[in-house]
Amino acid sequence: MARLVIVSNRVPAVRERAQPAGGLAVALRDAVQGQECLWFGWSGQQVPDDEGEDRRVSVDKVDNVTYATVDLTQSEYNGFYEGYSNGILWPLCHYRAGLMNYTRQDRHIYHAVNTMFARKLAPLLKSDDLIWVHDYHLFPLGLALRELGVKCRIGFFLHIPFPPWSLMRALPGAEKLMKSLRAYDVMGVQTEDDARNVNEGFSVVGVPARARVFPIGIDPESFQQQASAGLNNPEVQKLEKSLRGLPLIIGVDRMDYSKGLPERFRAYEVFLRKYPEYRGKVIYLQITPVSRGSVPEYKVLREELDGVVGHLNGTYGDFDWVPIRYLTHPVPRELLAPFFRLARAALVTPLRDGMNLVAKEYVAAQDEKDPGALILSRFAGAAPEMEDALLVNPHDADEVADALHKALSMSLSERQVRWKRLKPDVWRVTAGSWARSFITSLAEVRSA
Ligand code: GDG
Repeated sequence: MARLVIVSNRVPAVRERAQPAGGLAVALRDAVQGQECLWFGWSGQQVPDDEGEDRRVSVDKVDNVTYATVDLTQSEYNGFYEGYSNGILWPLCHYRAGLMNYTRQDRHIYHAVNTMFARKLAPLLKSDDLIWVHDYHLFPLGLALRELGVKCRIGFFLHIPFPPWSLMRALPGAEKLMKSLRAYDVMGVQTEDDARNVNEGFSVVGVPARARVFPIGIDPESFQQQASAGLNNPEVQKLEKSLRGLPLIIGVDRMDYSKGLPERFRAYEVFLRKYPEYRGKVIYLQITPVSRGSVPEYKVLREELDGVVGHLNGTYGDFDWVPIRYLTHPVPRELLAPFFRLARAALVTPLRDGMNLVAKEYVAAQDEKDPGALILSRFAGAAPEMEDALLVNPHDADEVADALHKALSMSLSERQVRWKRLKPDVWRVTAGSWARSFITSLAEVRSA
């Protein structure tokens, strides 16, 4: 059996390796059981610029997985990670060209880091390896490997959306970037829309390749178990007690402008104005761990959210009730699942999202006896698979407010019917099946 080589910007930290906590690490453990695997990427460490020259790959093996990581220099971190990946590609791929902070220097550093990754990785490769590259940080890695003579099969999966060419072409060098994707034997994306957009780009630059759809999932079985088991956790009981029998609305999102949080809070204000009977009669818990805190747009967002939440709590709150319980620090995973279980409704309203795993986690955490209602943005990659959610346009505050009202006043039988229709897809397309189907497609391609 061919060895699998995973390349991603971040490699699970040492403490996460023996017991992966979620996401890619769990999906891959599932998919490559008993198979040899090499996982290559950034160590998460930054070193001074003058230490870049003689940096080494550090290697560490846990069971069947070998982890190989390199440090980034401070300038590489700034230019490659914060600058080009998160300050340019992220907004553009989320249809927000106006938020791009493009500089030529960041573009050079982005390409230089991809080349450096290729040079460090190439000597570790065997001729029949299957290489699976992840996400927008590493678009040009496949070509950089080909230029070093690597002949293995190489696949790429994009976790975030891909915009139409009319938008993508706002990126200086977009044609070149698009052409570089020809190096991949399999180009995977989350949704049909993304595939259509990638294919449009391919046809503009004359690349005959086609993108394929591999929607990502979660591990629903273990999430559901965590949700039930967690109900006995004293922290969870503390939350439950604090609800005083009132319905709970939950939101869980990394603090990112793609998640539509200011829009969501404004919709919640419309809800409190339009349906004043809910003032003091509903608890809204919003968990929003700070992310990418040193990228300028994220600082601006944090201040905006602080302002909107302060406005809501000051205006609509009372001495014994706050409209929003707002946390900007992460909550441990073993609490998150039972929190979802306790919630009567979830607000998942990104302006754009590759998939959005929270929507699937919320469904997985519910119990047939009393399931909650999911309010989901039409612009989440999960929406086409989840038509029995209350689908909304996150820009339309009235529509979101009405959906919230509908969720909170929905009969038990309607909640059960909707949940029963949502459940099969969440159980069918799991993290493990996603990884296996990508790897199988890559293995079926004839070597380049
Ligand atoms: C990217 C794409 C795509 C969040 N807060 C806490 C916490 N989380 C967990 C959630 C969920 C994960 O983080 C977030 O996943 P999402 O899919 O919602 O969003 P991104 O982070 O933007 O992920 C996305 C994904 O990649 C996979 O391809 O679906 O579209 O943008 O699992 O539960 N977990 C804990 N505490 C928190 O406070 N423990």
